Amino acid sequence: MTQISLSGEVAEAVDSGRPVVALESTILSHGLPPGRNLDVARRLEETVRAAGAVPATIAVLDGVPVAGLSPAQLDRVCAADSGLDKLSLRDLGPAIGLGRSGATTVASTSTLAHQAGIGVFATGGLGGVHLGAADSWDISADLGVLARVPTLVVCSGVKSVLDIAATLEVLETNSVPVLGYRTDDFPAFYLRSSGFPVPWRVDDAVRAAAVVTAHRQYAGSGVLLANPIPPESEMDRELHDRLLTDGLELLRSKGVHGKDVTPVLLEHFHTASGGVSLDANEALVLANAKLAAEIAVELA
Ligand code: PSU
Ligand code: MN
Repeated sequence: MTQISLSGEVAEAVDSGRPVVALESTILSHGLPPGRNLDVARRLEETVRAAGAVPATIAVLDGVPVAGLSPAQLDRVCAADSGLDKLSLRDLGPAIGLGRSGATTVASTSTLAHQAGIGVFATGGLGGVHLGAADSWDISADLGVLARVPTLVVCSGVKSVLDIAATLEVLETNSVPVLGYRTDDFPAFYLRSSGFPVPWRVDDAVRAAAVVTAHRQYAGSGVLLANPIPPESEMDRELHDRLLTDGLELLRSKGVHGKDVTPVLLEHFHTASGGVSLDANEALVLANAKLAAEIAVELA
């Protein structure tokens, strides 16, 4: 059986109970442009280290799931010609069985992190229920995995391209606690508030860790900690709404669906905003990595 391969540093940290934070690779390969992605990948790892934890970026390379990519492996994931597939959990078996390479999403990263003994994971945005899901049935596997895998996922909510109310309902149905970090509003990725309240709020890493520890005694599901984008990096709402309307039209006119929706939409935001959304994306994911590391330190 193919076991997840841990870097020496990650293996040592997991074995000795030191804090580790998992990071996903789809935000690098499919969410950020080449060049910028490598820079963000490195800064994410530095941020986790600066907060006292060990970063474990996860991907599947030549049929082997890896936690704790080496610098050369990180280069490969971020290369313009990497040709990496986007691997959700349904894709892990095929990619590993067929010896392929790919970047992991929230669903596959949390699952692999759990297998590796890592309980905390930081990312940008969670997948969710798409608008029109009643017809398209497009609901991200991220939600199904949060329902079953006890990883703490620190993110900045979900993008407003999703049906946020329905996403929160699905999380509730699946017994996934949603915590707002220093907020009572569920964040909407580029925006600090989606207009939908969160059921619970925590104001520091100590209390977040206490919630995670308590939750794990009663349920096998994950915990979602929603950390709003830093105020100074929040996108202008009008610009955001305009990009979103155009982006949805683009998806319709190009007939984009399934796993291509998020990458195409992100790319549209990045080009049409002249990079404003890239700065926002980077700021929020770095803030999430820092917070995740602080909680990992508390849990350890
Ligand atoms: N949201 C973002 N950026 C991303 C993703 C989501 O703002 O890169 C990626 C994550 O890897 C997430 C995945 O797990 O998209 C969800 O894809 P889907 O909706 O196809 O399940
Ligand atoms: Mn989907």
